[in-house]
Amino acid sequence: LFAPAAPEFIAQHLQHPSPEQLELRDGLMDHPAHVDPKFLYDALGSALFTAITQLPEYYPTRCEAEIFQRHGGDIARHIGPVQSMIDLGAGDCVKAERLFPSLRPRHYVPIDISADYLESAVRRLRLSYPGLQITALGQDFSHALALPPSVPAEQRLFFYPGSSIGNLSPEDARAMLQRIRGQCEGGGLLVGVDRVKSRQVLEPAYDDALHLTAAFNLNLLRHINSLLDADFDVEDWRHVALFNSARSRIEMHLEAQRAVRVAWPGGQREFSAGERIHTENSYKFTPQSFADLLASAGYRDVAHWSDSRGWFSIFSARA
Ligand code: AVJ
Repeated sequence: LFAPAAPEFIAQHLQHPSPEQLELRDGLMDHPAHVDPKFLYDALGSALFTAITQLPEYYPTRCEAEIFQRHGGDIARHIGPVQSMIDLGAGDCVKAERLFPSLRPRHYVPIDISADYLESAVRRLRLSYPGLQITALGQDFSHALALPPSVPAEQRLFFYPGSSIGNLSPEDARAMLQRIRGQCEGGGLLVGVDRVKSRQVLEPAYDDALHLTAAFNLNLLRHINSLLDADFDVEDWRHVALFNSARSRIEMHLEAQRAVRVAWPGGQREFSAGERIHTENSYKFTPQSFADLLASAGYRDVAHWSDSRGWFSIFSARA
């Protein structure tokens, strides 16, 4: 299992890097270096994120659950009838499952880049909901969104909870929202967004006392090692999370604690002490800034609900 890659494998990898490997290599060679946050989610990364959602400091998941609990009826009425529920970044599928009783989809389409993690969640769902048609897609929907023809075109609901849309820059978020709209004419979108609030609340949510978020961020290096056959040493790096208020976003970085050289077949990069790899942005919105974004992407009938502290928002809109 731990045998080194055969020479012919390395040669092939050098000649035919996958799009994923090219993307990683380009980001690592950039100044400053960056890696797309989707690479945080290998099986261990997905499990660590699920653990993060249970931390006292990580409020978004609980706020979002509170909104669905208190306003679920209103939200379901605003959405109207749902044929298929397309769950973007479904993970353990638990959030969608809680909405099955009120939304009553006939067809559930969870999509997640972490295919193994999704598969075990779907195995459990199939047992609990024998009447529900489930089409699980282990794919990266960040660049393109293709649904199989088995998913009926009418009354689609795109479900994008947890403020995952905050990982995208405003321009990329608009493009993604437009792509979704192109796939659900006459359907709808249900999306969770995190709100701008004080640094004293935001930063601990991304830099918790148990260091689970640090582990989640550092695990990215292990994932890169396996995808790229690179030789990052986790010990050389430390987790950094800060609120960039000018850009209204939490930033996560990995900072080299000493000068390091990282190598992979066909390339290498030197990092000086203190140099960072930017690993995630998590944009925070005001109700107005997100409503404007939806409008600019062509959505209408925009409705919005908040938790009691006004820390998180759920938006429902028609495509
Ligand atoms: C899954 C993208 C919503 O940005 O809050 C949690 C990911 N990163 N802790 C977020 C995350 C660090 C999370 N999203």
